[in-house]
Amino acid sequence: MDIIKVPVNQAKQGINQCFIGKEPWQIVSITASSVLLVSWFYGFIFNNDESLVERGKKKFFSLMKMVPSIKNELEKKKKEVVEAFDNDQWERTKSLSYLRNLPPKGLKNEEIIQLVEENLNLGKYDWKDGHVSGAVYYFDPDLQQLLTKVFEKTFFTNPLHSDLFPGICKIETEVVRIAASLFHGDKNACGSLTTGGTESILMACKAWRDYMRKTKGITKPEMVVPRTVHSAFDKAAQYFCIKVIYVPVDPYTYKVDLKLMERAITKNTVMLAGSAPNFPYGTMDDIEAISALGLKYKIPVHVDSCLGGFLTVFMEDAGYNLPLHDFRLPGVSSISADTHKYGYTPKGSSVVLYREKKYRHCQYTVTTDWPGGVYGSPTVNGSRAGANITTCWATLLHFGSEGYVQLTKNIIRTAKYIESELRKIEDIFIFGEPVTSVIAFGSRKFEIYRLATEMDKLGWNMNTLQFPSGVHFAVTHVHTKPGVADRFLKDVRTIVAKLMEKPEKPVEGGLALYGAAQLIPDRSVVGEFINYYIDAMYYLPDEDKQLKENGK
Ligand SMILES: *Cc1c(COP(=O)(O)O)cnc(C)c1O
Ligand SMILES: *C1O[C@H](CO)[C@@H](O)[C@H](O)[C@H]1NC(C)=O
Ligand SMILES: *[C@@H]1O[C@H](CO)[C@@H](O)[C@H](O)[C@H]1NC(C)=O
Repeated sequence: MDIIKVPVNQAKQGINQCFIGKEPWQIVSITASSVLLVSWFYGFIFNNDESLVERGKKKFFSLMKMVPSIKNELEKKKKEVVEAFDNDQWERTKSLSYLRNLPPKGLKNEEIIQLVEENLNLGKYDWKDGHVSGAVYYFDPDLQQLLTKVFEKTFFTNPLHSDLFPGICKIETEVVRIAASLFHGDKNACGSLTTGGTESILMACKAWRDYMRKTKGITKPEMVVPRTVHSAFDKAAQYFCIKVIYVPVDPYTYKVDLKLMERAITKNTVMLAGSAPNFPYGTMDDIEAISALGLKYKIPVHVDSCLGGFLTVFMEDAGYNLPLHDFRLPGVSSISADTHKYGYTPKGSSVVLYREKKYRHCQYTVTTDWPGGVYGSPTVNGSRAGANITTCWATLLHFGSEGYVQLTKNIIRTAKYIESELRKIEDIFIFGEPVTSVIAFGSRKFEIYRLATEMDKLGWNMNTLQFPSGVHFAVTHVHTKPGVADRFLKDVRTIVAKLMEKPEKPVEGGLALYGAAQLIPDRSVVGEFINYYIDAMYYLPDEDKQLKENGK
């Protein structure tokens, strides 16, 4: 006992000495502020989603931003960027004036249709002709006509009211079941139709967070995902307070590094994920190995097949081999797949699938004590558009499996052709091994964004990648038409040859900013710029500017 008493007494004396000559109010306020300081410090170190180094860096940069000269410089850059973004949208839309108020009298049908057409004609890319990477997956007037009819008959329906529209619920069930069967789910497999891949991923992340909380008591959830997963996982993490742990990909295969993935698993891990395939490189993680990790550590595994899902499931029948990536792997617990990409349905539909019903329960939201009644809904929305569910279903029925197999054949054949021809061009290289329709390439000789800029001038819209710089092209049905692939390849060859005349030249134009953004260590500045980019989607010109342009 004595051994302990001595230091306690010493501490007591030390503290008393500190407060000698202080008034009681001073003692109280010093005590209070030191408690606050210690608890802030404790929080800063322990109760946070980010590593200490990461936060230290952010703190440093946010302090730097308070230095007047740096602050001014940033403000100036910010203004330039906002103007550039707004101006882009202005240039694209300036030929039509923006409506600012309701028209006093309702418009005639023909007038409305004409307005729709005028708005649709804005935009410089000829997407029906196959000049755009991804984005528009199928275009066929016959299908369009069918869907218009279906839409007309269903646009007022809402599956939330299953008593009024049981047929819409049935149709949704059918879509989900068809998808579950394609991914080899057994009779327990189930899921939901959502309004897009992002929502499908959000739902799966919420389900796994809640499931692991319920069954394992995990209150500080973490997800372990490849660095290349879609940004929707980060969105889910932000919405649902899950910490994301990114696992790097192998620099040669561009598949997730499995050793690092295993090392990133902790007692708080609520899910693992893999992409089949991922968006940036079109490569597919080793889902079989991730599934095995999930089984070993009893952690759910989500497979993101949003992009390629409705290609991969038909590839076997189309004559291509692909590693397993669906419910045939016992560790795979959920899958997301976008019908509105290679399912060729109109925008606004995707499916999320679960191995068992008890998992889907954790996706639902139920409110038992609302004065409006006991309320439950399966996905993000309350009311949902029955028409979109029905057009999605009608599209699946329109093609049938033979139709999908044929489309898949054409797309994969075209993609493989483009890939093999690109590999022959010396001054560029392909990232990893593309498994479906996305081919990503870069260059060690010249800045690859220059190629994107030049291709853009010829009307080819490509996706740009960062860390490292690259571009990708997603082959869709519109590119399988005769001559399109060869035109694309010819343009790439010509441009590469031209760029190699002066390989050291820097990027110019809009992509220069994009490239430079990779070098900004403070990612919050980049984040802020993206906010302005999104703002520009909601761009509304000054009334004066508009008057000058259109005189209306
Ligand atoms: C497109 C995509 C998503 C998200 O889909 P949205 O429908 O755009 O919300 C998710 N994952 C991958 C791999 C994708 O390509
Ligand atoms: C439902 O939610 C999605 C976002 O997940 C949104 O895009 C959609 O417009 C919403 N509304 C309806 C009626 O489905
Ligand atoms: C329904 O589909 C239409 C047509 O694709 C789309 O414009 C709309 O946003 C969709 N609505 C929802 C709620 O997803």
